[in-house]
Amino acid sequence: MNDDEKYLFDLRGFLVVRNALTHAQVDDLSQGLEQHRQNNPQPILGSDRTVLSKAKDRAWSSPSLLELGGTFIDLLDLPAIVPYLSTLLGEHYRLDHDYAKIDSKMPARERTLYLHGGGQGAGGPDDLVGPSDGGQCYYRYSNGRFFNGLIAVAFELDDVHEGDGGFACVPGSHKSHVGLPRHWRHSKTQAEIPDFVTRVAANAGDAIIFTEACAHGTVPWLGQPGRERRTLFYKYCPHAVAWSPCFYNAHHYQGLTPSQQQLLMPPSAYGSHEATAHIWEKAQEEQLELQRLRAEIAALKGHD
Ligand SMILES: O=C(O)CCC(=O)C(=O)O
Repeated sequence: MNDDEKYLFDLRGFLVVRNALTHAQVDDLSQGLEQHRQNNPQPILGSDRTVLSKAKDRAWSSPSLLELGGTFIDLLDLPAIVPYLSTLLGEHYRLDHDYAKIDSKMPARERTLYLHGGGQGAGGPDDLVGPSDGGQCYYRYSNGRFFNGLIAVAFELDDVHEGDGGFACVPGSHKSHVGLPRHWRHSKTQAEIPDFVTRVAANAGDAIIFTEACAHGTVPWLGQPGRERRTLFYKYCPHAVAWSPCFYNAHHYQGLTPSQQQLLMPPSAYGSHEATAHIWEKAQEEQLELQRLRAEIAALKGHD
């Protein structure tokens, strides 16, 4: 991350990294995503890791794009992106959640821009993604270092032209000391969107990196009929911070390198450290044991 980029990130709260993905990577991700959509009429394309496919599923099995393997795994620590993450998050950051977002033409009544985050303490008590009194999505710059509670990397798989919709934010709002006024949080029509909101155009393969402390949202899609905006979100926290209630289990995914496994460690003051890895594994074994015992008890009751 060069000095120009540091300046712009501190000033605005986001950056666009052009051509973060090669054409081959975009094609591969696109194909994987479409195959997944075809095979699953109502696919859960990853999540904020606040949903489970089935109520009884284990928390760590919450859907993730990582299940699609290959390039979806490579995105975890893409060489073009890693220097930004380590500058913005420090050492031992972790993947907190991931998901795909598909924007296509929506009925007029659903075309609302929901701005969320913004201000020190990001969002405040009425924020869309949950009340915040202390700023779980904080932003700070001090002693020559960035501090961020949650950094999003949005990989665009389609060109998003100006006026199409897509990522928008209030540049600089990550440093604002006053919360975003309530009447500017929701814009039901394009005409209602305040003029201080910046809409960010991007090309397929670009990555938009933003701090969740910056007030942001999705401008409803107005692209040409038949066109979509497909975006893959990978969101990272400092090692001791968690946003999602469902942690990852590195053993659940195929072919991870040791450093990718470390990125999937649950939050801990120790970071992705071998001293804590075995405790996490033990916790999962205990969960399995608990499930087995419960099933046994349920089966015994069934025989009564
Ligand atoms: O559509 C976008 O790029 C913004 C998504 C968003 O609001 C979020 O990641 O919290």
